[in-house]
Amino acid sequence: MRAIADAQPFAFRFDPADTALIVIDMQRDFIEEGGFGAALGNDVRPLQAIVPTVARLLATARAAGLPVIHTRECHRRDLSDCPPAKRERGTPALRIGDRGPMGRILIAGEPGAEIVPELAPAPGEIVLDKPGKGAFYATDLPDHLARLGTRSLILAGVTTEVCVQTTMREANDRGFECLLAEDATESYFPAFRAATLEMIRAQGAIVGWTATVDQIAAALARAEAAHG
Ligand code: TIU
Repeated sequence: MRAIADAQPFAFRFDPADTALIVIDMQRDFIEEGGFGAALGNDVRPLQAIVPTVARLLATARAAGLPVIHTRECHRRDLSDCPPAKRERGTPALRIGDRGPMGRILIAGEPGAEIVPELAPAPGEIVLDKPGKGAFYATDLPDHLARLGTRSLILAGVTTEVCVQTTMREANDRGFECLLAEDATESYFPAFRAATLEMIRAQGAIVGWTATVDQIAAALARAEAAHG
């Protein structure tokens, strides 16, 4: 077992042998101009700013031999997996399935649905397309985690209070120990990111823990040394 002593709200204990990293929705559609996030009226620059930190977390996990899972929020070309309630919500500049500068918004296979190149999945890593906010809904994620024997999850990605938090809550209810990499997640709303970090670790880690990428990397480096 390893421990991140400075994790909040208290030390996070995990075994690297049954821990996986899940990187949520680091897609061009949320992070670049002309995508879904911008169409909803958001400034995407804060999300761009975490890309190097997520890259560092990915490198750390890969070096320690952790399984890495990437998710992409996107829909089939015929929108058969996109509820009308999702597509018709609000007054975005472009709706899901509409054609934008990076192809059709949030559609699998379009340039905008791809993960940003700096965080591209490595060969053999799991890439899951998901139609919902949570990564457990209508995906094979439970089967992958069962096959891997995963008990603990390190989470990162965007946006903190939407897809990341939903996935973390789904995982928590399924019995996983969950740690959110607090500087490798971002929101279009700074107050929502801060509130999410606070609420998940309140009440004795009611949903899970948070720690910085440096803290996670230090714990994984110790694990690597122990294995080596
Ligand atoms: N709008 C927003 O904050 N997020 C999403 O729509 N999806 C994800 O968080 N991936």
